[in-house]
Order: sequence, then structure tokens, then C-alpha cells
Amino acid sequence: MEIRKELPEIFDEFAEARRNGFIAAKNLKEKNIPMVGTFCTYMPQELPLAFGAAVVSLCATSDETIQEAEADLPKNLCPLIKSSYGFGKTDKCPFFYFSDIVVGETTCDGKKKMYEYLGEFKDVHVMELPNSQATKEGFQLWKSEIIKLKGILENKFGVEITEEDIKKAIKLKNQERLALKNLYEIGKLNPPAMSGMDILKVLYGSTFKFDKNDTIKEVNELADRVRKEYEEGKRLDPKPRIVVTGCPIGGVTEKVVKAIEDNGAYVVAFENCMGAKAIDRLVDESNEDVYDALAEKYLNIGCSCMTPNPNRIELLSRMIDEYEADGVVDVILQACHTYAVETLSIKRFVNGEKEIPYMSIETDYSQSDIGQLNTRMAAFVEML
Ligand code: BJ8
Repeated sequence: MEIRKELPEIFDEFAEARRNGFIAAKNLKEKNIPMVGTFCTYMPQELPLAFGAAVVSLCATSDETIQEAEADLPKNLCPLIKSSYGFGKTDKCPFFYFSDIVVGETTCDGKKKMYEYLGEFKDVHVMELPNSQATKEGFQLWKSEIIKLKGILENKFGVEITEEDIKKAIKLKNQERLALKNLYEIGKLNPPAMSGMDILKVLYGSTFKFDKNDTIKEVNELADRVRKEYEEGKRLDPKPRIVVTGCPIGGVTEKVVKAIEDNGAYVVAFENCMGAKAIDRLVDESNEDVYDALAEKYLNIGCSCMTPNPNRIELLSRMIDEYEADGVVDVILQACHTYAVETLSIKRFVNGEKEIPYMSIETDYSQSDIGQLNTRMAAFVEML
């Protein structure tokens, strides 16, 4: 077996996508293409895509503006919220700057209160997300919020969004999900074909590429290439296999994924919002009612802001089995209460039903806990 040391440079091209995305965003604006900013996976991207707008994620990933954010927001608040607000407030994020409208949702308390302040200097629309997926009333509320968003976008941009347009956007977005799945499901191979860091580069980078057709093609080609090389014998060393769950990890990738992989394991799958939580479930193209289809897909995202939250357990369970996980690492961003409270049920499930080790870590966007994280990760991997 040839042990793979050199990974394709194309992974780095995806890692560069965020930086190149600034220029791409500027080009879109010069062509008068509307841009819709989003902070959350619940935002039905098909609606802006249906009238040719670009969608960009505004969740900030560095601590650069946290100090400025803390002038307005409490220190003891999730770094994703502080950092995102800080980049908006200081005009340091070109994606925020270029966004014509920001669409938020009533997910966690910190985010929804932050949107009120964001609305003071940006056009913000907040969708009312129900707290539960289990009731008919909740479903109807979310469906009506999706229809309301369509009206908001139509008014704002002076366009008409037809059901035919939405159907086309559903197809396109599903194709993108399938391409990204095609790529991240490479993580099922044992021994692995690519590291978790490389999987993440593609998943994260793809959110800053605005031509969906190009992205679909590129991601599928990359996945085919990695599978072909794997069959030819290019593989990574067998090591313990970790599934990562919890909060979005854009701002702590270096600390968490690198700490896992530097200390003797591989991340083979991401259950969180940069991975399967956002991608796993497609929109049902056979449903004639496009709003029903969108409401069904998005409302079923297994985020800890839902009560109860069985869909997170269901997805995690499938992933532990399909990716032959040896352990689960649950990443909690500091002061994220819903994910922190849910650690108990995730631990019970992983240790009890799945009978594999579980570790939760609480971290923020600073560099101060890198040493401690590495020590904990090394001890955890040793145990596997
Ligand atoms: S669907 S995970 S992107 S809400 S901001 S909840 S970390 S305290 S991001 Fe999220 Fe949508 Fe859910 Fe996904 Fe906690 Fe921070 Fe809140 Fe956060």
C-alpha cells in the first residue's frame, strides 16, 4: 500500500476561495447581481438563487473584531456572534459590505438579539423559526415565513420569483449538495483517502464560490480524482477515526481539527453545520408545493435550538456507523448554551448506545487554549 503524503494542491485552491471570493463578490456587484448575506443553515438559499442572486455566509471566523464588538455586546457571548457583529460594525468584512440584505432567523437568543443591533446599520430581515419540529403549527409557521421571505426579496429587488424559478433553484442546490456529499463521503473509506482538514477546505471553500454550476463540476471532479487515486493505492495511514459534532467550527478549525489530526487521529466526518447537518437532507423535488418542500427540508435541520432535537441524534447515529467512528468530539463555542446543555444527551447516546468514547470541548476564537486543547486531544486519542 502506498501511503499518501502529498495531497492534491486543489484542496488549497478551495481553501483560497474565501480570499478570492472578495474579488468574485466585487465582480458580482459590478454586474449588479444582488447579494444576500446569511448567518445560518436554516436560511432557504433557493429563494435568492431563484432570481439569480448570490448567497454568502457572514459567520465570521476570527477574533480580529471581537474587542470592538464587546463595546456593544456582552463579553460572555458566543464568539461567532461577537465576531460576526464586529466585522459588520467595523466594515472589515467585504461580504457583509456587499450584502444588499442580511437574512437572519430566530435561532439562539444571542443571535436574534444581535440582529436587532445589526439592523441599525444594515437592511436585516429576521425569519421567525419555530422552536420545535414536531408540531403542525410549527411547520405552518415556517412555511409562511418562507413565503414571507419571498415577498421581502421581491419587494427589495423589484423582481418576481415564480414557482418555476424556485423549482430550478431547488434542482441546482440539490446538485450542489450531492456533489459535496460525493466528496465528504470519501471519509467513509477505511483507511482514509484524505484528512479532515482537506475535507473541510472543500466544504468551507465551496460556500465562497458563487457559480454553482462550476462548483458542482469542480467538486465532483475532485472527488472522482481522490477515489481513483485511492484505488491506485494512495491512502493515508490507518488511525483512530473521529466524527466531529456541535457548533459551527469555521473559527476554531485550526485549533480543533488540527489538534485532533496532529495528535494521532483523523476527522473522517463533520456532523455540524459546515458538513452533513446542512447537506445530508435534500429538498424533495417531487413535491409540487415548493414551499412545503423547502419548509420540510429546512425545518428538519438538527440544530440544538430545536426542542426536542431528535434529528441531530439520528444523523449522528448514522454517521458513527457509516464512517466507522472510534470516537466523537463535540465542539462547543464559549457561551453557546443550547449546544452546551445538549452535551449530556449526546454523551449519553455516544457512550451508551454507540459504546464509543465521547469528548466535549468548549473553546473560543482566541489562541489562548491551544496548548490545553492539544493535551486533552492527545489523551483522548490515546484512549481510542
Ligand atoms: S443551524 S448551529 S448555523 S443556529 S450563534 S447556536 S454557536 S450561541 S451557529 Fe448555528 Fe444555524 Fe444552528 Fe447551524 Fe451557539 Fe453561537 Fe448561537 Fe451558534
